[in-house]
Amino acid sequence: MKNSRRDFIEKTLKAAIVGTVGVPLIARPAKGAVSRSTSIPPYLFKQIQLPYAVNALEPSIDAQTMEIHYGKHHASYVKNVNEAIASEKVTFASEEDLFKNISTVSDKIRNNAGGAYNHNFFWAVMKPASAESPSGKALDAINGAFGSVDKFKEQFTDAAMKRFGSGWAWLVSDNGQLKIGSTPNQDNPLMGNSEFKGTPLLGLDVWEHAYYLKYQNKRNEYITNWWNVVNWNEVAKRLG
Ligand code: MN3
Repeated sequence: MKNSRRDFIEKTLKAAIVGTVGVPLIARPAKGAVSRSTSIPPYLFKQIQLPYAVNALEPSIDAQTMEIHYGKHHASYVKNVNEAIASEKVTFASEEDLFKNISTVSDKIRNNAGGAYNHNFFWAVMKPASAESPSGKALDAINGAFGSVDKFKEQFTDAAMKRFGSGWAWLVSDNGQLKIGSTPNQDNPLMGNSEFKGTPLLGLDVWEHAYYLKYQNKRNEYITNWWNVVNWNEVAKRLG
């Protein structure tokens, strides 16, 4: 009895230390408990302004898909995550901190925070059709990691095609090493317990809502045409 009580006290103390020293603080205070987290103003996700008109990515991505995708799907993720953050009293310092500690929050926050972040990222790494190829820093990095742009596209397409059901394909930098992979649902490679991790450089939404109106079941065609609207300058920027 004595031992287990001491164990309990030790564990409690350790938990308290972890809870007060770590910088990325995600805490869900118990009812009535005063938590340090209450001193941090609640973080709010924001939906970025589309950097182009809804029809600007035609013919690769049609205007109606963009309208629904940005105006309904993405807007809902942002609204829902902010509601869940408020009602569950979860606090954190940045989106990166939240994702790092994502295993400690509810599925509602996980799914909607991922959806809010991933779509902000997605809009930013596209631009009106230019069919540009990577150049400069991005070209060097891709050639270095994958041999050629064509081989990179092949591997990326393969990851996007093999993602069963809904999810995302990614190019990430993992401590300076470029890697291709995918995540399910609205997960992303910043999530602490993701099987595929790294800093996102390029991401592709392969949920059916991203392409079904124009491409129906032809995910492959959607991906082929998507390469025409990739914003390689943004990829290069994220390479640092
Ligand atoms: Mn989507």
